[in-house]
Amino acid sequence: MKFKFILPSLAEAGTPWFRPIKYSLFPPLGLATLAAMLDPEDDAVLEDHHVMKPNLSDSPDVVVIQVYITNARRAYRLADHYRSLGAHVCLGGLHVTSLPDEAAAHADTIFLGPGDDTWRAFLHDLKTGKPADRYTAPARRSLDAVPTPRRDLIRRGLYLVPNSLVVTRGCPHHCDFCYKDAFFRGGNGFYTRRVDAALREIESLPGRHLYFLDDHLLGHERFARELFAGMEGMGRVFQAAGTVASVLRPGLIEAAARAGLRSLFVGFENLDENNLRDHGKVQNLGRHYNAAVRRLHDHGIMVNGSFVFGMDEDGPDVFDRTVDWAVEQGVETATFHIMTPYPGTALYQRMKEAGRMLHTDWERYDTRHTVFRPRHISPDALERGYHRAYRRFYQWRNLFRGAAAHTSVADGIRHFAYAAAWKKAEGLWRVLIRANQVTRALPLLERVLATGGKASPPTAEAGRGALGWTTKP
Ligand code: B12
Repeated sequence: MKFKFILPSLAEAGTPWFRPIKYSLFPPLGLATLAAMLDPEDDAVLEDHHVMKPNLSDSPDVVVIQVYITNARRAYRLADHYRSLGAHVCLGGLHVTSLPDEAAAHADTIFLGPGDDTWRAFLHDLKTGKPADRYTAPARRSLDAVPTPRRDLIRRGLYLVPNSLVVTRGCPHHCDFCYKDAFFRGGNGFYTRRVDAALREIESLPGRHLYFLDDHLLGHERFARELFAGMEGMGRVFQAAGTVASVLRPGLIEAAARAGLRSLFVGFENLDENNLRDHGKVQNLGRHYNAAVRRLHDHGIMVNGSFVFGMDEDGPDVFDRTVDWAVEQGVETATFHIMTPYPGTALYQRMKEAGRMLHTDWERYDTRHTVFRPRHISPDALERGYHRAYRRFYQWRNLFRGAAAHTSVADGIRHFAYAAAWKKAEGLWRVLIRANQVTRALPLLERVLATGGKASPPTAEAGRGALGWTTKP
């Protein structure tokens, strides 16, 4: 049978050659994982519309489309097209799980929750002639029997970070704005691969650089420690995501640094404790943000801070306050978001009941547009503030200030080079993307990351002075 796996583009914007670099970062791992479960005699192609032109002139037997909220419109259009040609169309992913009835109107079969078990069940039913129209992930889930992604289907050269991988699913926490509780509903919301399987996958990846796409790589302490112990001596440099609390936990970040961690995406989200409490981000309560940043820097790990604007305690000053804090701390890169209540989340339900949702144009649920009525700021002011935050954080003056916040000159230079490469080199990225040569920048990224890493870093929490909060009384 001929299977076609499609990741429709998350943003409308013209051709694949005029998108920001973030769309050429990672290959579609979820789809490549599903493809790995096919029979050897099946044919598979994988089309990622962020980096390839859609090919609509083919005639596969089964079309598998991953639906996120911002690509839902394009996903449904593709689904309708292939159904009109007689293909069996399968839709799955976060948005299908949030709004199954909306998706079902465009599919022969929909999948709710992680697809690792249901996809196998579907394949069995399909081949015996009785596929159902809906499959829901079972409550007990495990990654033990999940194969590694079919990387042979991925055109490595089109991605800056071809070596992305996931070794866990979900997250141990329950923030009310996150899709996680809706997606993993009714079952375990955080589970890991076996450490030996994860290490085998890592060993199979060429080159030096890895990017773990796990929501929280440090979330299961024993797993993380064993993984890092196994990675020691492999000579890898890697990037990942983790919480403030996990950074402050004694010993864990040291083990990660020894394994090669050189940059961590940290969900600070907001500098106001009342906001964090409102959204169930309890793992951040009472944590010293400054100490966490310092601790990462002391271990040669760069910080990509994630921040959310528009929470109920946020006033018009939140943008500058947040940027100033991040710059003063020497946070290397920042990802800002306008708070976006996704359907299926507790936050969405709450906002909807309060009559605060503004529209259901899913295309604009991209964390760059205001889709709800904020409490203390107007929707427009929230968008303007968000854009100003990006501009201010990445203006040359603040890049210099941020770099100067480091105690070591080498770290300051690395900070400057890394941050500037992301936001001040759009022209260069454009040329590389257009020439299908993005991967050529990977050795440079590896080199910048590799300059970090301290042999025996000091422990940072003690005696640092306890800032962290700008909590309003
Ligand atoms: C990589 C990634 C991206 C890539 C997307 C392209 C890509 N190559 O995947 C890029 C960098 C472009 C990106 C961008 C954004 N992202 Co993003 N991203 C991710 C990330 C880190 C990893 C995805 C992944 O590979 N997961 C691992 C694989 C194994 O899981 P999976 O993809 O979910 O696939 C499984 C299931 O979903 C299911 N499945 C999926 N499709 C189908 C189809 C069928 C038929 C079946 C059977 C099963 C099935 O089975 C798969 C195997 O279990 C996730 C977080 C995460 N951990 O998942 C966030 C995540 C998806 N992103 C998110 C967000 C918010 C964004 C941005 C809006 C953020 C921003 N402000 O920039 C933008 C959106 C783009 C826009 N419009 O501007 C949110 C989505 C929330 C939501 N409800 O949609 C997530 C969940 C992060 C989070 N925790 O909040 N992102």
